[in-house]
Order: sequence, then structure tokens, then C-alpha cells
Amino acid sequence: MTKPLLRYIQNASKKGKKLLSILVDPDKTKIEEIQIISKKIEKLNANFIFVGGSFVKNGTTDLFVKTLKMYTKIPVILFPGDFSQLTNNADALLFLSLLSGRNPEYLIEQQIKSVPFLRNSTLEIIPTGYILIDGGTNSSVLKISKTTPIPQENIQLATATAIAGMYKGKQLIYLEAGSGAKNPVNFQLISEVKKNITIPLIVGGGIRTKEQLSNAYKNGADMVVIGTAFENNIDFLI
Ligand code: 1GP
Repeated sequence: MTKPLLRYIQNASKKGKKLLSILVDPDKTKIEEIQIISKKIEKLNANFIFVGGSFVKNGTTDLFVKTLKMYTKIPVILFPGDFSQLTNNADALLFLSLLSGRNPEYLIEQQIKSVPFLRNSTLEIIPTGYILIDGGTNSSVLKISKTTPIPQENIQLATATAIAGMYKGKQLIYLEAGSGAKNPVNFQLISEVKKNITIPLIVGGGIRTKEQLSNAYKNGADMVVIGTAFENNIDFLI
């Protein structure tokens, strides 16, 4: 895989090559399980492994990613719930701003807190506009961020938020229904956002079937992120 990873994602998006990322949460996965999980992720031909979660204990991510790196060459991208989850053992970081929310903690405070670490870090930093869409459950990200998601039917607001993110210089837009969402991001919303941005689009939250995965791709997702379905039925995509 060519580095930097953002370039790889941009090229894939231009060529219409669809990308898959598997999300693993250090809070839910034991270190001893990493070897077997890495094999399964390789079998799926996933392009990236995302590591992160809402309730990860301080210091856990470092050893977790280090161990992951012992068993797989798939690039690891941090998808942190907060700045304590940063580690140089990963390849890149989604530098998230929660654009759908109005909580300064996740718009700028966490980002400032990460600076002392990032100034001396080797991580590739990827500015990412993170947009929460109502997935029909009170997901961890909603509880932690104390923000209101955009309703699925408010396609106009979701699209304007994504465009504003692009104008602000974000390199990726991530439409998130929340981990374990009852309803994944609806296809009209994906399609409308995709039509209106020129940067790659990530979609995640509540995708549990091959059909939902291919619908997300068909409607414009350049990358799909799957976590819960992989945890529950590790073979569902094979
Ligand atoms: C959550 O988008 C990811 O941040 C993945 O969601 O766990 O529902 O697959 P799931």
C-alpha cells in the first residue's frame, strides 16, 4: 500500500475502488484474541484496521496496536474516542471534528489536548469531518459527546454539514450512525452527500449484512467501517 494513507484513499476514491475497514475496540477485545482476529481481518481483505472506542482505558491502545502490528501488515488507523488513545504504534490518525455536534470539547478541545503528543509523533494526521446521523439507538458516541445527531430525513442539513466540513479543509467526511446502530445511514443521504463533496466519504454504524454493505458502496461510500457485526459474527462477510 502506498503511503501516505490519505493519498491511497483519495486514489481509490477517484478510481471507484471500494475500501473496507474493520473497527476493533481495545475495550472489547482481549490482547490474547488479537492473533486470531488479525487472521480473520486478513481473510476479509480489509484495507485498514481502525482502532478506537468510547470507553478505552488509558494506556490500553498502545499495547493493543503494538500487538496487532506483530500479526498483520494491514495499516492501522486510530479512530480515537479521546486524546488518551493516541499511540505512535499506529500508522495514521483520523483527526476528528464532530461537525454535527455543538459541544466544543469534540470540536476543538480534544484536538488541542492532543497537540503535545502529536508534535513529536510519527502518525499521519488525516483531518476528518465526523457527522453523526440518528441510528435509532442511544449509541456510546452520543452519550459521550452529549450531542444531538442529525435526523436521517434531514438530508439537507447533513449535506450542508459535509460541504461545510470540506470548505473547512477536512480531507475525509465520515457519516456515522453510531456503533451498533439499529438503522445504518440511509442510502439517499449517502448519495446526496457524495454528490456534493469532492473528498472521499466514509460510512459506518449498524452495517450487518452483505446487502447493506454493497448498498452503501453503490450509493457513494468510498469506505465502509464495520465493527459490531465483525465482533458478533466474525465470518459474516466471508
Ligand atoms: C462505529 O462506524 C463504526 O464507529 C462501526 O459501527 O459497530 O455498528 O459496525 P458498527
